This record gives sequence, structure tokens and C-alpha cells, in this order.
Amino acid sequence: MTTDPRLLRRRAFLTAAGAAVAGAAALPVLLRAGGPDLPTDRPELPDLPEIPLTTDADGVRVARLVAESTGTGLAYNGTSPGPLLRVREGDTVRVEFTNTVDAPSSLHLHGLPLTPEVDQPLHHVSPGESHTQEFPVAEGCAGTHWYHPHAHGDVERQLLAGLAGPIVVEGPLDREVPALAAADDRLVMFTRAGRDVVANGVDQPRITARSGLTRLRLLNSTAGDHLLLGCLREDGSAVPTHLVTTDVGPVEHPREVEEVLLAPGERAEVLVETVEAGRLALVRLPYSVYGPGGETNEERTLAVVEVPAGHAPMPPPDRLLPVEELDPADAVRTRQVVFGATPDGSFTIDGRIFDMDRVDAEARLDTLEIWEVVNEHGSDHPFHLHSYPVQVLDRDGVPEPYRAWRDTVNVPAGSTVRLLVPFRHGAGRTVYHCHILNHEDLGMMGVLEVTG
Ligand SMILES: [Cu+2]
Repeated sequence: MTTDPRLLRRRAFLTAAGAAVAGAAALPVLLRAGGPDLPTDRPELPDLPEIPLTTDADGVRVARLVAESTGTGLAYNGTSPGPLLRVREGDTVRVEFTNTVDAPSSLHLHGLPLTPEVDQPLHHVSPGESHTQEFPVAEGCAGTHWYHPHAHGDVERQLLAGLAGPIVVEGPLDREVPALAAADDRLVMFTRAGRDVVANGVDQPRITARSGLTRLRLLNSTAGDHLLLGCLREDGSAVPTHLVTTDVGPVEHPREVEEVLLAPGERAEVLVETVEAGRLALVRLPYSVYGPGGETNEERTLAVVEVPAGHAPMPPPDRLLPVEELDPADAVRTRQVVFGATPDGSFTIDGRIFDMDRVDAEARLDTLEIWEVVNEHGSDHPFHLHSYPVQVLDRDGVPEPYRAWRDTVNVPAGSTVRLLVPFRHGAGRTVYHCHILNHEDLGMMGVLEVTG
């Protein structure tokens, strides 16, 4: 018999098969007695400033972002993390980007399902130049997204220097689900500052819960750190936590989870029951990107949630919004994409290093394909496809237990993940790549051409 709440928690996780966690490599690798670290006297999590949007004569909502040098690093509109771009489903938005940094850069709106012609991931914006993206905000993409540079070969450096900012898309989810509308809504954007992962730029901030349900918009905008996140009480037991959105939109029914694995680039929104007065830790749990038994990060508290007395219980919703069901039988082909590496330290897809002038995959607009992403390498690689959100079909043959739209899917070391990929809304040339930015810079990217 065990009385270690951690162990009980782990067992509950194992039997409940937390489907928010991708694959066997996410299984717990370290059992430790005792509660989490709960530092005191921490500064409150700051809200990031919002970009003031203007509306032009045609009703287009206009945002301006300037990448600039701050002397010690890089910033968007003078701040790092960059300011929050808040838009609504159905808006037409124009983002005017100007690069004043002393290197080619660009602005990728990660998570907004833009057509290749708008997204243009291979277009670099020279120093002193501007580039504009105008687009309708697609139905169904409400949630938490982000923006960052995409200048191949220099992405990791620019991100670590400070170029990354959040996007929130509001939609029916926020209005039509009363529990979500009433929840305390907190954006928590993780970046890396030196050795430590920080939240909204602050090391171990305090989040003072303002109601009995706290909606944490968790955004992994680190350059390459997998974050296995859990919310723990002082005794180490897990707080009831409910997954409500993945990268691109809600799940149909909230899923009670004990841990959420966010690969670099990935987002999830969870509802945390913040009713019992006390202190909770939002913890980065040990995780091995080298498969089960591999070396892990150390456990670290990323934020402290303080729950004051007097919060009335607020049950999480039973339903969110329907998620479209794709039929694998409709797929016109199955395509294999193989992650690998070369002995001299480059990273490859299908044995090749990225070449922007080579088309690696061709597809037809308005078709569905199955992409079988095979990771033959000894560490995890998060697969990211621009413009076309995907659904996970299965992971190492295990059917995905719920439907959800994603743009970033972790493929654990030695694993195979099959994705349903519908090509919709626009044709053009775009990219798919590993979202560990160092790997992307070193060649782990391919070109996809979708023709109409
Ligand atoms: Cu990678």
C-alpha cells in the first residue's frame, strides 16, 4: 500500500491514460515523495500589453508590429514578450509588420490557419522593409496562438533574443459556454530566459485566482523545450484540471487531465478548479525527450497559484463545441514523412536537408491525406504544418481518444504518429518542419506545394 499522493496521482494518470499526453514517452519517469516547490513573495503574473487595433474605412482591423533592437535584445513594439494581438473569429485583420532589426526577419502568425499566399513562410523581410498580411480570421480557430519570426537559419537566435508574442482569438466558445465566460481568463506564455523557463517574462510569478474556475491559456513559445505541466497542491496531489482547447480550437467535451505535454510551439487551455483556499504550483514535471528512461529535466515550479478563501464552486462545462469528424476512408493517399539526423549534426526529413527551391510534397486542394510521421531519431521532434490544421488519427497504432485540431504534434523518439490532413481554403507553397527551432534552422523542414 502506498500513501504517497504523488504515486497515487501517477497511478490515476496511468489508468486514466491522459490523452492530452502524447505517447508512451510522456509516461512518468520519476516518482518523488513530497510536495512541489512553492516560493513566496513572488510578483503577480503581468498581463501583457495589447496591440491597439484601428479600423479602416472598409472595416478591416489593423495591427502594427515592429521588430526592433532594444540594445540588449530584440523586441516587438518595444516589449518582450511582444504585445498581445487580440482578434475575433470573423474579423478581417491586416497585420503590418516592419523589420528594423539588422538581419532579415519575418512574422509568422502561428495557429491562425492562413492560406500559403498570406502566410508566405519562405518570404524574408529585409532590414528597413515592411510586409503586410491581410486575412479573415477563420471560424473555429478561437483559442491561444502566437507570432514569431520565420527567417530560415536564424529563427532560434531571433526568438531567444526576444521575438515572440501571443495571439488570442475570441469566438463562440467564449460567449456560448457560461462556465468559460465566467472563468478567470489568464494567458501564460512560456519563454526561456537564460537557463529558466519564465511566464509572461517573469520567473515563477504568482497567479492570484479571481474565481472558482481559472482558465489557463498555456502557450509554449520556448525555442525548443518540451513542457510537461501539472498543477499540484502543497501535498503533491493533483488539482482537478480540465483540457478545453488544443492548438486550434476546442475539444468537444472537457477532458480531466493530470498532466499536459506541450511540445515547443504547442498550446492548450485548461480549466483549473480554484475553489479550495491554498497555494498550488504550476509545475514543469520531469520529462525525457529521449524516450522512456532517458535523461529528464528537473522538476521546477513555473508559477504559484494562490487561491483566496471564499470562492464559490464553479463546475466545468459538460460540453464545448462539436469538432468535425474526418473519415480516414476519404483520404486520397498516405504519405510518409521521416524525421532523422545526419552524423555531422544536421537534421533531416526523408533523409534530406531543407532546400527552399525543392518541392518535397505535392498535394491537391480540397483533398484529405493521411500523413504518417515517423521519428527514426533518438529524441522527440514536434511536427508543425503551416496553413492546414490537422487531426491526430493514431499514435503508434493507438487511436486518438478524442477529436481536436492541431498545428503542432509531438512525435516521440522512435514513434510514429498518423495525422489526418485536409487541404482547404487556399493553395500555394508552404512548409512543414520540426518546431525545435535549432532543428528547423539546421535543415528539418520540407516544402509542400498544394495546387488547386
Ligand atoms: Cu526536431
